[in-house]
Amino acid sequence: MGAVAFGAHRPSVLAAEYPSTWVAMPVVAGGMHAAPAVSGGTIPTVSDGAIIETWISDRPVVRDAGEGIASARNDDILFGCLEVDEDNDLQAATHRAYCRLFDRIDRLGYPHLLRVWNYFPRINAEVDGLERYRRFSVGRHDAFIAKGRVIGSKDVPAACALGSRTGPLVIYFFAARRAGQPVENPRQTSAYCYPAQYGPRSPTFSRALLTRTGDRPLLFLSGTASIIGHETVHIGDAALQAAETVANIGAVIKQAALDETDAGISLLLKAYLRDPAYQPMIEQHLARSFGNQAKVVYLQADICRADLLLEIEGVRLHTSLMAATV
Ligand code: 3EB
Repeated sequence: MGAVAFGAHRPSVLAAEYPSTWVAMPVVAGGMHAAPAVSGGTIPTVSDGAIIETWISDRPVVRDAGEGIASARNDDILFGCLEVDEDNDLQAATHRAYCRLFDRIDRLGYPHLLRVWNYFPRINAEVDGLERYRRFSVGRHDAFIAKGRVIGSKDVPAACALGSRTGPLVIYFFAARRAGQPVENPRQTSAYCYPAQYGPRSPTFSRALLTRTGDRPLLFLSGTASIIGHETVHIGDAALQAAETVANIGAVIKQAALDETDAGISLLLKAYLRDPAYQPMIEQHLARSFGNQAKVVYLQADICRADLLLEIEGVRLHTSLMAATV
């Protein structure tokens, strides 16, 4: 369905035949483990020092590139990606990008946004008195409203928003013919209810979103960090932030009420670190909580709050949904 490269340089292997994009984000570790899914799942493979996250469908796909959005869809689900020039106004560019995205998925009949990944440079930089992440949040929020989405419980996808090194605003996403089930975290305020101290418009995402592929559950986990209620906790302490983040991931998974006794579960995760030196420490925390279920790619990135040192997102799926590794 599509491929997304993460690395300091754009790898040469990305083909034009399928939706693909590149995020300028250095790889710290991980990647050879691999594994994707049929209609949802990922195979991280390594090429030119980049990680390639690959999404595979077990059914035929139709590809096209309307309105600047490359997409591939099967009967149930649509993968799409777009690269957007900021044109000196991130907020307006984000608004336009999301309006275009909604127009596209509405027209093709996949109106339910399940999961969105957002990347852009200088995420913590302030422009005219407002942090760029918050400008992004305003543009996104207003586009949800403009395109008739109901913010709060209903039309909120799982998401993440991270700072890349350079390049355009890169967005990739899954949308579906049928709605998924948003999941919140009882330890955290829902992001769409954050108070105004985090920006003039709340971020539009759920903590996780549950969908099905074949007859198996597929849980998209949003970017998860060291936040309790709406406040960052353990400011300045990466080890405690890692422990709290892992506890939050555990809480969201528990909230999704999936079969925890199932032996064939994998967690395909991306961990974003402000400092590569955190990698062994985070690996320990993930191993302690999830054992060998967790397959993790570590990337160096800026996090959307200046006081967050790390963030983790990914997908929880049955191992049978992962294609064989090459
Ligand atoms: C948080 O919990 C940390 O703006 O799309 C996590 C996941 C975060 C998604 C987004 C932001 C986003 O608020 C930041």
